[in-house]
Amino acid sequence: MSDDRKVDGNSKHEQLEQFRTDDRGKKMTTNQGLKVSEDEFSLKAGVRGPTLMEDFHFREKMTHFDHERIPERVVHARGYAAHGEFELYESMEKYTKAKFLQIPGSKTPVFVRFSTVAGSRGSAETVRDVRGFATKFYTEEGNYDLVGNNIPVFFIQDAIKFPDLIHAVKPEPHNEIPQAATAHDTFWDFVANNQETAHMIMWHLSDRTIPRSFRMMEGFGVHTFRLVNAEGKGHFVKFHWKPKLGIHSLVWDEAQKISGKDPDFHRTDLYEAIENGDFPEFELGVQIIDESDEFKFDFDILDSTKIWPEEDVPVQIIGKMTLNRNVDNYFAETEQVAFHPGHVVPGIDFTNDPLLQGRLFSYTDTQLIRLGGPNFHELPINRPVCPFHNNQRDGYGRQTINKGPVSYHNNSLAQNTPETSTADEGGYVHYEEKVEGRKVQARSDSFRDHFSQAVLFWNSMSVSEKEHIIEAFSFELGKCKENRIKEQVVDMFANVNLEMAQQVAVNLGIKPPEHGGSSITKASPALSQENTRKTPDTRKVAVLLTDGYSGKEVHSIVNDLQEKGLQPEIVAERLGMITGTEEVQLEAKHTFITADSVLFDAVYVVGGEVSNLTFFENASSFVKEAFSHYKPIGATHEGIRILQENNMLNSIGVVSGESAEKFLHDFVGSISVHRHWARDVI
Ligand code: HDE
Repeated sequence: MSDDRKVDGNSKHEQLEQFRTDDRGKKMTTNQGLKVSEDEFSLKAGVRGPTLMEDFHFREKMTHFDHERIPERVVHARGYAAHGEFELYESMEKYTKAKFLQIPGSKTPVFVRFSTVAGSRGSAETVRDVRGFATKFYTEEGNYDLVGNNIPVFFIQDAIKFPDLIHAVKPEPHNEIPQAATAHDTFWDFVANNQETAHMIMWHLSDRTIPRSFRMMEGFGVHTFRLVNAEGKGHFVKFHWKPKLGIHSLVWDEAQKISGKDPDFHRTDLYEAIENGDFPEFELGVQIIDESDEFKFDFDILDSTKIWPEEDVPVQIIGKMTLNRNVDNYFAETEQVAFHPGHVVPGIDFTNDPLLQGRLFSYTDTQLIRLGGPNFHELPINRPVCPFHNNQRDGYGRQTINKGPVSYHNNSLAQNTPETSTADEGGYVHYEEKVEGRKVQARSDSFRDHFSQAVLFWNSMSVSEKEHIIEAFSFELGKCKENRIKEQVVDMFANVNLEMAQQVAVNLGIKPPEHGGSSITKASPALSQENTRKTPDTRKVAVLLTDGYSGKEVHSIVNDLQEKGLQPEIVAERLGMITGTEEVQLEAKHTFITADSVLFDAVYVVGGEVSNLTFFENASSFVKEAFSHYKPIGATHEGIRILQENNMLNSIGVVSGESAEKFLHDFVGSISVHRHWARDVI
C-alpha cells in the first residue's frame, strides 16, 4: 500500500488538519491577508457623517455575512454528526473484495450524520419522524457511503413517487403548517391513496420514530445491495447497525414536551456523550442471501417495503463503529457533508431495487444546488483520503490546481494519463448482471403485497408497543381535519388488524370498520424493542435534594452511580453548593426552573430539611411526571415520604430503601430496564 493510501483511524484526521484553523491568539486580517486596524467603526466622512464605499473591510465583512446561508437539505435538513472509526471483526473476503472489509482488526475512519427527515433546519429534534443514519467510510479505495435510516423499510417502492411523498409530509403549502409533523391531512391522504406505505406506517407509528437518543437506535441500509468477491461472484446483502446501548425510545407525551424544553435534545445528548468519553458504539451486521435463493421468499427481495426477518436470515455481526470525536465546526463538516448511495468501492454494488436506482440520480443533483456546483467533493469533509485524478475541470469554487495542458482522454501528450485501472488493479467494474425485458412503466406483480409484513410487524409487538401504536394512530389522525381521510386510513389498516382499526375508529369518533384482519400469525421477536439490550450505561439521573440531606450517605450513592457509568446530576432550588449533614456539599447543576423530568432517564428523590415545603412541592411534581412516563424512580431518606404521599411506593420500577447497598443495586437494575410499561400510572 502506498503511503498516501493509509487506512489507520487517524489518516483522515491528518488529511483534514491542513484545512482546520484555530483563530485564537491570531491577528485579525481581511480575507486577502491584510491586517485590520479597526473592526468596530466603519469608515465615515466625519464621526457623524455618511459611511464611505471605500471601506473595503466593512464591505467584505458584510458581503460574506449576507451570503452565510446555503439552501438546507430538501429532506433530512436537521442533522448532527460525529467522526469515528470502523473496526472489522471478521474478514468478508468470501463475499466481497472491498479492501476495508478484508483484514480483521483493520480500522477505517468514518463520519456519521444523524437526522430527522421532515423538519427544517431549525426544527425540534424529538418529533415523530424517521431518523437518517448516514455513514461515510473514508477507505483507501475511495469513499463508501452507507446512507441509511433507523427504519429498515421505506414508504414507497419506486423513486418516482419520492417528490409526492415529501410534498405530502412537509408543511402544507398554502399555510406552511405543521412543522416537522406527519399529523396532518396531506400526509395521511397520501398514505390512504398509496397503500404500499402500510408496512412503513406501522414502524412510523411505533416507538422507533421517537428514539431516546441517536446512540440508542438501529440503522439500516434499507435496500438490497450486492457484495461481489474477487472471483466476481455476487451475493445479495442488507446492512444493519446495532447500537451497543440497545434500542430505546421516549414516550410520546415526553417527546412533545422535550420539543419545547430542549429542541436540541438529541444533538446535546450525542455531543455530551462524546465529550464525556462515552463513545457511542454500533456493530455492523449483514444479512446475506445467495443469488440462487433470490426467489425463495414470499416477498420480493428487491422491494424496499420488505424486511428479511432476522429469524429467517440471521444478521451476522462483522465489525464495530465507534464515534469518538465531535466536529470542530458544524457548518464546514455537518452541513457541508455530501452523502450519496452511489459512492461505492469495488466489491459493493447495486441491485435493481427501483427505489435505490432513483436515489442514484437524486443525491448528486441535490448537492449541486445545495453546495453550489460540481466541486463539492473538494470540501474537506467530502475529500477521499486516497488521491483522486481525472479530467474534470473548473466550475464554481474549484480548489484543485491541475497542472499541464491535457484534460482529456485518450491522449498521447500525457502518455494517456490519468489512466484507467483493470479490476485487478482496483478499478471499479460494474457487476455483469444479465438484464432483459420490455421497457415498461409498471409495478412488478411480486411488489403487490402491501400488508403481510405490516401484519408481521404488528404481531411482533408487545402489549405496550401495540398500545403505543393505537395511541399514535389516534393522535395523528385526530389532528387531521377531513373525516374522509380518517375513514380511508382506518379502513386501510383494518387489513392489518381489525381490533386495532376499530379501537382507533372509536377514539376518532368515526364508524368502526366491520371487516378486515389477517390470517397471518407469524411474528419476528427481533422487531420488538422489549427484546433489546438493557443496560444502565450513560443514563441520566436527576437527584432531587435540598439543604439538610443526609450528607455522607447520599454523597456515596451519587459517587457509586457515577462509578457504575451513570450520570447523576443534582437538581435543587438554587444552583451551586447544597449542604447536607456532616458538612457534605454537592453541587446543583440544575434548578426546578431550568430542568425538567423529561430531560432525565430516572429520578432519585433524596429530600433534606423537612420543613422546606417548597422543595417538597417541586420535587413532587417533578417525580409525578417521571412516574407518568414509566421512568425508574428511587428514593431514600425523606424522599421516601414524597413517594408515599404521591402513592408511588410499591409501584413497578420504584425503588426505596434504607440500606444504601441494596438500594443502589435495585435502583441501577430498575434504570437498566429503561421504562416500566407494566406500571399502573392512572
Ligand atoms: Fe434520501 N435523500 N432519498 N433516503 N436520504 C436525501 O440528499 C432521496 C431514502 C437519506 O445526512 C437528499 O443530500 C430519494 C431512503 C438520508 O446528509 C436527497 C429517495 C433512505 C439522507 C434524497 C430517498 C434515505 C438523505 C436530500 C427515494 C434510507 C440525509 C439531501 C428513492 C435508506 C443524508 C441530500 C445526510 C438525503 C433523495 C429515499 C436516507 C434529496 C429520491 C430509502 C439519511 O437527494
